[in-house]
Amino acid sequence: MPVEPTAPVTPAASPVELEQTEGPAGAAFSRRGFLRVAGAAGLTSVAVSLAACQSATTPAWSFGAPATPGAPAATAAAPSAAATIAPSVAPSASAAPSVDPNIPAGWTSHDVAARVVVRRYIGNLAPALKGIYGDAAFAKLVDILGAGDNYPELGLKPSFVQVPQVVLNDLLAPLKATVDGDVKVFNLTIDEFDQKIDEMKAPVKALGYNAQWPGPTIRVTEGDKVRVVFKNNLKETTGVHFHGVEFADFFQDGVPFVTQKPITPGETYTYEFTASRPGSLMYHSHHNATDQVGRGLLGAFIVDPKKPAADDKYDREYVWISNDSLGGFTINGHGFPAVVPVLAAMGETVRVRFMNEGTMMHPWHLHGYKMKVVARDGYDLGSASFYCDTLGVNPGERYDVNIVADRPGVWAFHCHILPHVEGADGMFGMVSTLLVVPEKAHVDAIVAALLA
Ligand SMILES: [Cu+2]
Repeated sequence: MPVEPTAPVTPAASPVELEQTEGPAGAAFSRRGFLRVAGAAGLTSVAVSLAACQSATTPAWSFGAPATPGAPAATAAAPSAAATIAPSVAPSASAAPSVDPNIPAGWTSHDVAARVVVRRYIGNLAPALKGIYGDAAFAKLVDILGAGDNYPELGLKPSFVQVPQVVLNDLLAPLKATVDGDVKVFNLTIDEFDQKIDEMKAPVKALGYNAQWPGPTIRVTEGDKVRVVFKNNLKETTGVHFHGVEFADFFQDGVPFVTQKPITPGETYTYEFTASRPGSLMYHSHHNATDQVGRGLLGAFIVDPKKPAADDKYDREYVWISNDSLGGFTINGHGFPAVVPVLAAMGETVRVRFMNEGTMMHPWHLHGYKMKVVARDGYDLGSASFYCDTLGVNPGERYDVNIVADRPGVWAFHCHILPHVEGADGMFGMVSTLLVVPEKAHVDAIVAALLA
């Protein structure tokens, strides 16, 4: 069964602060108040609006050894290191020392840029990982990230909390229904708004339900009577299709000039139907859709089963909606490094609901783990469920997978069409990670640290 969505989590009232410790390689680790451990159990679902999220100020602590006196400052804060760092010497078999002191020997500007992106992704979460994976693993992390640079991103929140996100963890914050008799009523607006794909990119002119991309998740239970009321605040017409619903009344299907007239600017339009079958469904524009869905008119419509199947049990849940038009290759309206990781504690089962609202297929590959595919287009696969580590999801398709967290680590989780994920400046677009930690309290602590 799904976890019960909860109100946004706030940090524990009595934070437990990390004490000053001596880290690997002599690195001093401290940041009072950095890691607040959420003492209460039950932090299984976190929804957060990060509109108020502020970039952290320069930290008063050090992740690594101080930068070498006289050495040039790290250039990691630049939007594109590759664009600001002079080209290094051409790679050669002799691995001649770089002429640019910002580029380590044997590296090129690509390597520096690629590291910057990962540094932005991890941000000030890096020190919080110290107590989680053990000293040896942490020492490797320190080395891989080049913590000795004391680089600027260590003082910043991770990229995925520097831009407004509907989701931090688990399910998108579901939209609250009002009740009219035996009908669940949802009211939404259709809006133009500015979407930041990444904190270092200029915002794009997006469209969104309730000015969000993805729109708020609409969640009901099989058999519910549902009424969804849309107020069109756009300067253009639209229509809303609930994708995967088996309508009794085809006039609710949301296709302008087939089942309805388009919804004009300023107009309010109502769809009403019974959620006759369970599953991971979607809602999106079905009018000028190449453009409108491409700009963000999309969201998840989840119908929970009345009687869950055996595979329909999980501890955490993530909606994963891909798109590939406005803003490039995105997961839930953002591109790496501004993509929220999938968090899991050892022993937990994580449900990921892949939904493809884009125009091309994306094969999602999870490193080091298998995914059990339990439903396609919301239909339970039952005995036909199968395992894979790469799952192609076509436009319009949804797949539900279960991942059982049985080994800690930071595991890459990305589209395997390589031009969708990596370029001259390192990783971008359709990249995320599965972050498996030993204890549930670690997940809670990470979440609390991010929210602090
Ligand atoms: Cu792709």
